Amino acid sequence: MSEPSIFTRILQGEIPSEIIAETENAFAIRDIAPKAPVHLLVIPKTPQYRDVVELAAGDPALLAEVVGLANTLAGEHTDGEFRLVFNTGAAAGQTVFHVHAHVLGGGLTEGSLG
Ligand code: DGP
Repeated sequence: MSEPSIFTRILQGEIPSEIIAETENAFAIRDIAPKAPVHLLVIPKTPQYRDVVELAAGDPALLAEVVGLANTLAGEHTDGEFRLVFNTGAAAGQTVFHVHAHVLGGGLTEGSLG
């Protein structure tokens, strides 16, 4: 077995981070290094999908749940318009291989790409 991801450790309470929202199969936290005034991460609870391509192929309903939670949070934390970013692959900036959506909003700049 590989080591649990940082997000699994947060979900299990091993690493402190406020869980700002939760659904049956997904949860959300604030990004530790925000790239926009609002920068949230929406994360499936299961660690089994490395990236959004695997998630879309393996469990499209769970991807829809992640997008729905992102939209709900964007409605609460931004003016309702937001960027939804799934970095896919190390060369694209992905550092945690437990799929997660970046929700960016509240005054975006060109650098706000997660
Ligand atoms: P990515 O680079 O797309 O894999 O995004 C991973 C994000 O996770 C990155 O923007 C920083 C965030 N992150 C990493 N470690 C922690 C942590 O311990 N707490 C929180 N809140 N966010 C973290």
